[in-house]
Amino acid sequence: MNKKVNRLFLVNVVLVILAIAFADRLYPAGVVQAQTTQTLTLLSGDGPTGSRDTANQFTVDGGATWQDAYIVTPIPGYHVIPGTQYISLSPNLSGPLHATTRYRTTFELPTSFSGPALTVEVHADNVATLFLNGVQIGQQPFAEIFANFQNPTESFTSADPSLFVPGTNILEFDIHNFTGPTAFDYQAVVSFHPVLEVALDIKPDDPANNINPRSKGRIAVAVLTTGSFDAASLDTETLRFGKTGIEAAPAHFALEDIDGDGHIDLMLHFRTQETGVSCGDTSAILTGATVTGEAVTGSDVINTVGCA
Ligand SMILES: [Ca+2]
Ligand SMILES: [Ca+2]
Ligand SMILES: [Ca+2]
Repeated sequence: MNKKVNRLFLVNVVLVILAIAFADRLYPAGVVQAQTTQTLTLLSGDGPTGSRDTANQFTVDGGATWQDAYIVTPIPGYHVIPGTQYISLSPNLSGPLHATTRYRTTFELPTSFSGPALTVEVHADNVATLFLNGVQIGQQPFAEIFANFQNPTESFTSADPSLFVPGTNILEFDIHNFTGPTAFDYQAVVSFHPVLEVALDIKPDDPANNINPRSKGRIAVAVLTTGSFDAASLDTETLRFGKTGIEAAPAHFALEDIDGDGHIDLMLHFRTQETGVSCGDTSAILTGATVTGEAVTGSDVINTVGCA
């Protein structure tokens, strides 16, 4: 008995040692911490049954006008995603037969973000086709089948960054009805990494920001400390600057008050030839992260000279 306990104890000790060894491998020192992820949840039927759903609209005139959807009681046998409700273009679930009705909802993304993803779970009577900003991202089997409105839900995911835009994004559902009633419910989760916008001043001593792309010199770039951002929080090893923001690493940096407002800013110098700036470019970009791993970006206008 005692021997068994001792053996178990030894096995546990070995497991703990292995776990520590692998944890070290998984999280080597010096790696930038994970970025912040923000999520938005969108759903159908946020309100009492019988009321209108102000977050979801439908159109019966090809998008000329939109009306809030009706939150309806599902017909027995139809499954509803927990936390959502069925919505329809009419209070009694009636709708055109062998026809499609378009519904939409919207969500807002910040000016700068990375890694956007959208996952939508849906039940529909009879077939849901999903569009993100006008691009189809999924469709249930196009048939009058129970599976389309019973568990498990169909789940559709899109993580193509080119489909997401800053500001208002539109998620649309084309709900095709074959016969009988029509309605649907969904839950969508949008996730993204917000990117903090920092105030950049390229060539703080030059309001015109004249840059000679053939220069063998350096470009001074100041990241200004503001009421909401401390430039000293930047991890200078992550900073890159140039035509698209991924080109040059700083050749030199220093903390000093550049704009004379009493707050210490970050002054960076980049070798012009490493920035990728070419004649005719009108802006340049800085990207990087803070020491806590928050992604940042900033840009300023430039005027190229010496190009004739
Ligand atoms: Ca139907
Ligand atoms: Ca300037
Ligand atoms: Ca300052």
